[in-house]
Amino acid sequence: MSTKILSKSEGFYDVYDRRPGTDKDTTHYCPGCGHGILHKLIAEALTDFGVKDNAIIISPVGCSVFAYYYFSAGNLQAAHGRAPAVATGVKRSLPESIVISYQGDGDLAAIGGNEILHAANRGEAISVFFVNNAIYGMTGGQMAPTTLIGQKTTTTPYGRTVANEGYPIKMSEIIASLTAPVYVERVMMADTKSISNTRRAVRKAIKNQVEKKGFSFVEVLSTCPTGWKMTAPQAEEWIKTTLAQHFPLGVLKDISGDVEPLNLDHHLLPTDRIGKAINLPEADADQPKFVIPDTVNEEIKISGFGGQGVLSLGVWLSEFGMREGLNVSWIPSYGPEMRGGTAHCHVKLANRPIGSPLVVHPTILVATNRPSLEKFEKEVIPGGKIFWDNSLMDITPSRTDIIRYPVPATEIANQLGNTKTANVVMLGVITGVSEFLDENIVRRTLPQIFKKKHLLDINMQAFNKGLEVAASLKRIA
Ligand SMILES: Cc1ncc(C[n+]2csc(CCOP(=O)(O)OP(=O)(O)O)c2C)c(N)n1
Ligand code: SF4
Repeated sequence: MSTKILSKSEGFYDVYDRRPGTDKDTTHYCPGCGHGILHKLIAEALTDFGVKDNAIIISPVGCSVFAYYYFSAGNLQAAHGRAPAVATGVKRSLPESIVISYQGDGDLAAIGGNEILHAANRGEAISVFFVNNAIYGMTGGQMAPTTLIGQKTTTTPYGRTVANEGYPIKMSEIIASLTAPVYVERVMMADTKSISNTRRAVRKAIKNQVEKKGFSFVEVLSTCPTGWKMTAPQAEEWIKTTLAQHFPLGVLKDISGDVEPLNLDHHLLPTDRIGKAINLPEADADQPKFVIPDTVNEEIKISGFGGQGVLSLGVWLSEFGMREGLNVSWIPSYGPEMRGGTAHCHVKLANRPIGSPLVVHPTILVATNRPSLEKFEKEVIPGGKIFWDNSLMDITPSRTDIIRYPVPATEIANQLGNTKTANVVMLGVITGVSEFLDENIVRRTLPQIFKKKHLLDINMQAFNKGLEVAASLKRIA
């Protein structure tokens, strides 16, 4: 008699840290939930194809948001519905990786409906697993785009009606109607046989990617006993008797056997071509090399009214940092007004890799209006720097554990004849007092920012004025 020892797939971590202290192998899923089964099928396929260490799984917002606690692979968590966009970026920058977009029906068919259509239409070479449980599980059982007519949910307590909520969306049929996808199939997980069939589909979608075949999409009808208010056996039965009747199972499209492997390197531009594409100046051998300290780790917040050029100043700083060979990030935050609302941006410049682009505790705060100084002063790290436009406000930072630089940027800009150059005056001051900005790189880049001669002239003057101010600046200790 032979003995078969069943063990967890190597595609899973040995211990699930999601629930430390509890039984090591329990997931956060409800008993009878389909997510766990699908995880197992994916983990096994990645292991069996020898690609688990090369795989990057994008987990969605929804009950499977914590997939990264389970898969022993590369894991990323994407904002609601955005997994296909994140998967696109990952696959294009790492074409040899196996990229999986794992999404629920709320995630994929509601908030992310647009993302998935365009990723499919572009034929991104990724594998998408679409868990259709006809409900929003995580948030307590609200209607999803795939909720059936008559199905009761917390937001359709009398049952979904066509008149009120329209028809359940058949995502697989829509995706299969597009030209680019190579493989689209709908399967279910309702009993051993159907799970075994799902296993086959999962493997095919992953194998297609290993063989560089293109976009594969597997819709999995899956149980949500909690949201459906059923026992696990009832939920399995309901998939067979009801859900699968509305969402017919089967292969909707399969051209994977007919297509040649894709050349996935075509998105990767050699670095010198990137430089040309974004207009970087050629390296100038005669220029003295600026020595950047190896400990650059600046986290900068620049804040003011819309129209004062605070977002532009942030873009420029990241541009200069990039040209110095630093890692950089920039993200804006602004209100709906085109002019006059508040705006700020987060800039990071560092020798080390940058994780989140958010600046929570700035090393440098640039405040060009009073509300910005009042709001962000407290966030600056002890020993950090605050530059503020003291021609526009009559307050000074109250903290004494930071370095304070009053800069009459707007007054100087007005004297030069153009208020809008105030942000370049500020740039000059920051360049003058900081060790991470190369004055020469700024000078050589300004002509690419201000392409018209009269604008370049006045902004060059503003920059020089800023440097003069920096040299003479009495910082308030
Ligand atoms: C931008 C954003 N909007 C809304 C939410 C709230 N939210 C969390 S999960 C979810 C729906 C998840 O449903 P589904 O994708 O079907 O996954 P399931 O939980 O059923 O696996 C929503 C609307 C959110 N987290 N983020
Ligand atoms: S709510 Fe539904 S989808 Fe979420 S874990 Fe529970 S059974 Fe699974």
